[in-house]
Amino acid sequence: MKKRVKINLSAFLSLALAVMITACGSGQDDHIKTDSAGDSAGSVSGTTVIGFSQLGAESDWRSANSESMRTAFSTDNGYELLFEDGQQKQSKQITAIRSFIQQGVDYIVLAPVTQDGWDSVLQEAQEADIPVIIVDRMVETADEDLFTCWIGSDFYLEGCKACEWLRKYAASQGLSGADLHIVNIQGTIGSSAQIGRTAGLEEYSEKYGWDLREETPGDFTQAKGREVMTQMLVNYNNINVVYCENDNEALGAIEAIEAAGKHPGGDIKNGDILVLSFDGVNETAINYCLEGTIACIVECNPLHGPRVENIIQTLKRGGTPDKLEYVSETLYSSYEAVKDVRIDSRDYPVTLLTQEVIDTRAY
Ligand code: GYE
Repeated sequence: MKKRVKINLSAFLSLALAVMITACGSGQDDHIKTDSAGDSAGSVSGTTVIGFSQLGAESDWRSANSESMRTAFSTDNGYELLFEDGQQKQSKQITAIRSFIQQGVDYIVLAPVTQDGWDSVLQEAQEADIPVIIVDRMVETADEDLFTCWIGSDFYLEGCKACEWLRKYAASQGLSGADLHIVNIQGTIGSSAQIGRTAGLEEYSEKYGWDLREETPGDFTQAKGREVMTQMLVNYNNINVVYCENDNEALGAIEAIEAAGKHPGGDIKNGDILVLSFDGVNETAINYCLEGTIACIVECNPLHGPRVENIIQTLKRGGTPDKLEYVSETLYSSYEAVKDVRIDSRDYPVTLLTQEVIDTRAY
């Protein structure tokens, strides 16, 4: 990896000092970075400096993801992690990335809140020769070379899994497509998690004649999920499926359903509202799934820390990581009616949720 160093006097002196210390130390030679002001964030002692722009702290998935990153990039593992919380604002994330560039970090890791609008700042990182690894949600760029690689979930596939589960479950109950009156509590609009999961639902609704009544964002939070569902229950009296684009929204939706005197569950013919969700990280949600209150959760794996760390190790060795790396994920349900879902001629087994499964999960 070629690193750009602007030479001025103080930069030169800190560079010379860094070379001396590194030479006496670990013998590694790729940790010296000097920014235009002459300060060096890239360490001189064998530490790799990572600037991580996390998008926020909106959900349990996000907390698990942040923890996974902090653990993987610990001091004990030889890293200095500069962690910036973007508070769900792209502008804050862009500011964080610019500051990482200024500080001359070794690698930038970005978990982007939305897909679009990253080209300029990624260009700046590229000009500074700092590799950018995208994690979790995706970026949509004019040129794929603007980032080194991406690792995360296939959100469209997740959406299709939930819908295929619903299609088979409804059939097992003797219900037709037109019997399903669905509302969607969407995630943060413009995030690839929302785009993919919403696209799956819209395609299935179109294809199977489902009555998709309304789609409204719930921002991936419990409070917004409750608020949105409360209003939807006022607007429509025949809702029998709620598609929640994450577990936190599902928890809010369940509160709203119960407050309206209705019952979340799988007995649609007897008035239940069937709850579908994504993630499988929140403990309450997974227990709801065990007891059938949430009918099906499509897993979304948050443990990306070690995966990103692997990528960085590959880059440090001069290797080329895969441009796009999808993690594999399951579906959870305690309803035995659907054993697997088939999408694009591939079968995905449904994990029958038991206490033992919960106890042996990694999160
Ligand atoms: O599903 C949701 C979170 O981007 C996969 O973001 C992530 C999503 C996750 O807020 O809970």
